[in-house]
Amino acid sequence: MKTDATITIIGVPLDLGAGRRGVDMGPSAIRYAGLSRRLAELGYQVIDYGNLVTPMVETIPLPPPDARLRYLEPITEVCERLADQVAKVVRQGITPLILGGDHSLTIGSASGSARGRRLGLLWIDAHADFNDEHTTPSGNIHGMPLAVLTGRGHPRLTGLAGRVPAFDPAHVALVAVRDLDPLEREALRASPISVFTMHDIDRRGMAAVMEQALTVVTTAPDGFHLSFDLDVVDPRTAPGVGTPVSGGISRREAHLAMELIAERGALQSLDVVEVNPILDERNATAELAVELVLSALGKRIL
Ligand code: B3U
Ligand code: MN
Ligand code: MN
Repeated sequence: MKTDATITIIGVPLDLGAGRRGVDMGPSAIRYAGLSRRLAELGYQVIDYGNLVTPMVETIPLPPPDARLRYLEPITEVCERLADQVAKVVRQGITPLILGGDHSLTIGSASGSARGRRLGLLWIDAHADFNDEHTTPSGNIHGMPLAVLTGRGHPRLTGLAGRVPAFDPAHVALVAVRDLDPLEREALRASPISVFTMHDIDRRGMAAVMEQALTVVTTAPDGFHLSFDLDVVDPRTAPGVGTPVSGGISRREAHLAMELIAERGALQSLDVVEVNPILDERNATAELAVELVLSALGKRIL
């Protein structure tokens, strides 16, 4: 992407898809870490649309304890509005940058970006987010967006791009996964999605893995959407996330992945999700999120 292009920031203070509170404050923390100013310094025109209105958990009825799709109605409603907003921005030739918020919001952001075009999808996450209402151990929708976007899930969610699936699984790559649920694992093994686990990164290195993942997502004709879950980074570096899992990628590996994304020049839209300021240490995770966005959008050391 040319660094004089326009970027639109959309915050989604949503935590209904997660198992605990806090990621609703992620967009504020990322903005506080200097996102707009740093993007402007890089040369971009920045338009901050502010936050989408999202319901607060305290103001809506608690789902039953055995719910398989917790808060389906309000999450669907937020994702519909987000998809419309993202699609509108894309039609104006502007790159949307969506700040989360729990990962269920990507059902809206990626679907909106994929309306009327065929995109690849690059999913960088400790988790696969490949559960559905039958395989989920938690009922939390943030464990489901990759399944939904590749056509498996509740029909209210799978259709937001205007077609099902929103993304052809042959154009989808999952990078740095390290925490799968038993039935989710089976579904992933049966799927044509290209999966690169932490094992692959340990063995072959981030650069080789990313080159291959980028080749997968750029086989789609119109570029790709990046969904970056901060919990992919090791919790010693990124403690402020919704669901910390030890054994994650390093700060340098994360930057390298983002720099390789920028080099391909095919990124169409991106979201950074699951920043939880309550668990963070002096906003370090939000600051890392800003640094990584800059790398994905073309910032180079030299
Ligand atoms: N796979 C588990 C946990 C989880 C998924 N995504 C996050 N946590 N952030 C689930 O609940 O589906
Ligand atoms: Mn996730
Ligand atoms: Mn995750």
